[in-house]
Amino acid sequence: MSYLDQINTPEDLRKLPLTALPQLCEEIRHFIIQQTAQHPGHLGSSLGVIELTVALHYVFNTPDDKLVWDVGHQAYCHKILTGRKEVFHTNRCYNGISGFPRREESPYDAFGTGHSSTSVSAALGMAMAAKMEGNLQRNHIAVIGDGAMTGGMAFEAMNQAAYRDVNMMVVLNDNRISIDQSTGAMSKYLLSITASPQYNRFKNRLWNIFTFKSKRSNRITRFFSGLGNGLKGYLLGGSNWFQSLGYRYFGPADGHDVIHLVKTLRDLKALPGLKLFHILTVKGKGLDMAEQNQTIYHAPGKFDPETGKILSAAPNDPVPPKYQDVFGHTILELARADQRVVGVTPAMATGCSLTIMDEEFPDRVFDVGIAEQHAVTFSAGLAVEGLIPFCNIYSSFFQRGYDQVIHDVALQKLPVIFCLDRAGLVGEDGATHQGSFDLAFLRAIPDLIISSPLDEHDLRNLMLTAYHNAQKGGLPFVIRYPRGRGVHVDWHNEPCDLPIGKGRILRKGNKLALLSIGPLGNNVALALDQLREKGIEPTHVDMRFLKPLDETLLLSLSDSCKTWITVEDGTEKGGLFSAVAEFLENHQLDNILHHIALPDRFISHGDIPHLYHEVGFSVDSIVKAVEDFWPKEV
Ligand SMILES: Cc1ncc(C[n+]2csc(CCOP(=O)(O)OP(=O)(O)O)c2C)c(N)n1
Repeated sequence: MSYLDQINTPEDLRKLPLTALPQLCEEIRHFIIQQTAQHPGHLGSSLGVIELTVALHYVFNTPDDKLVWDVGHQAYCHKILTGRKEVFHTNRCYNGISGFPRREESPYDAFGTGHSSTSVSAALGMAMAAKMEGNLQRNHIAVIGDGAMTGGMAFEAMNQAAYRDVNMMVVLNDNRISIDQSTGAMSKYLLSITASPQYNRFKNRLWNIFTFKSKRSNRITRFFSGLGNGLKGYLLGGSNWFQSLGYRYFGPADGHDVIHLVKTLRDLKALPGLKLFHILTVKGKGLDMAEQNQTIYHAPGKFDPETGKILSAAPNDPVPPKYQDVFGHTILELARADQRVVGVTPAMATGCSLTIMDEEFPDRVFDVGIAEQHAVTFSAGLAVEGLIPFCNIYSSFFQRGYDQVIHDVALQKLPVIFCLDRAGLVGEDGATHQGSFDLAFLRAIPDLIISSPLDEHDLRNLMLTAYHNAQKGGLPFVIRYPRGRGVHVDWHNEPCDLPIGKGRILRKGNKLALLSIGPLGNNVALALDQLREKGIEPTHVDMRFLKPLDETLLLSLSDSCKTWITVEDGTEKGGLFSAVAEFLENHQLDNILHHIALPDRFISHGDIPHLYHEVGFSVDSIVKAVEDFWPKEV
């Protein structure tokens, strides 16, 4: 029987001898590779922290001790060790376990995550609560990657923590990469403090001699840690940033030596107060192809578990391109024609395909790190100086930049172009990543244009329109579009300017009007094809703009179609449905209004067909809704 077979909970793990842990890690690695090959997920990050996860659960008394994973995409080993091994094959599937820690899923998931850079704040809050209750025994551990450490929230929490006498350890999992190459000063700094092998050997030796062998830890540890950092400051011409903030800094340590990790963590556990433990790991550890192509194997989709080779899902027939690639090629065309066009991304260059422009114009593409707030205001600054920034942010991460959009962009009427990728339901990443709220939260902001393309041709048209609008110093302009493929195999239309705030009638019918925004309109079109055979022929309008709303078009429909249905892949509160309801109220019109939109609850993870069926976005559901609402003869 393998070691893994004997383990369902960390209690079982703690019964194993220390010497069994290296083999257990290999068994877990094999298990994750086998499972993730068939049920795609975040592979590279999870493979990198197996030894750390085993060591943490071996040493600390979880779930009483609190273990918070930053982002949570690396928590597969944690899930396997904490009672979810048997259901791990349902990872990210509809009705299966979540790909991220969730409090409702397990008492071992101390904090729900998905968005980056929250772990230190959450662990600090828990540590502070424990301290206020007089509990100085409980341990609080935040595991955060070097990428997540670039997020503003992490800096804010690190800063506050430094003034608090709390029992918290930050484990900095430094694998030298975010999804794309890490950028910025922090990444350079981490490299510099790990780059001096003589220093590290020297400090480790002192540490071993005077700390591990002696239990008179505190003062001695502090002395030698300080001595070590002083020496490093001397050798490197700077000081240890973490140390300056008030953390006791330990490391860097080999994050794949599980025995050494256990021994070190035991010693660190005995030291109360604020600590930072810096470990070095390899993203994708143990699968050659994943180690060599870390960006692609961050989340590779299905692959061959033996060779690591990614299994291409592409059929032989040509398929429509991804919206992401259409964005990438279109911004490149605009950038070639106008050198004021620049691209901004908070750490998602590959995901949003800004890499396409980056290859030709690396000096005009800015990956600002996992820093959405900064990305928005940085873009505002670029726009003040007459550049034309396309700031591409995933819809759910854009939530981070709300105040910046209001205060730094809209209030100053700066013509920043926001391309919101992954708008609407994203599927397997689940509730933390669904792009459900942008239409609702953006509509409240004055002086903002909000649009969504029906398809990839329209995305190109909207990008050109937004560009011309920015050239003329117009209002800030949002274009939101989904993850994945469009509908036209031949995407490369000659883009044309669109009238801002104008919708278009796609199909003229009678009695009932479907008012859709965005690509969900394609499902409406398919539903109407089916309904035509049943003699049901409503009007279909592609609103294209949520703001300004095309009131002239709506007024023109109010007599011929007495029933309206709004269709949007956003929440039912605050988006198109609300906008049209307000319009009817303001014009004192008595049209009956229904809606197809996301219900007022968080939508969990799963494949898009299942989710679409659940929320009424599938073609069948739209057919049924139209039949139900079709005015009955009296
Ligand atoms: C607010 C936010 N922005 C962007 C992301 C997308 N994202 C997920 S993981 C990741 C990289 C994290 O890098 P790091 O912390 O170094 O962990 P690693 O994947 O290298 O283990 C990014 C950018 C996110 N989850 N949350």
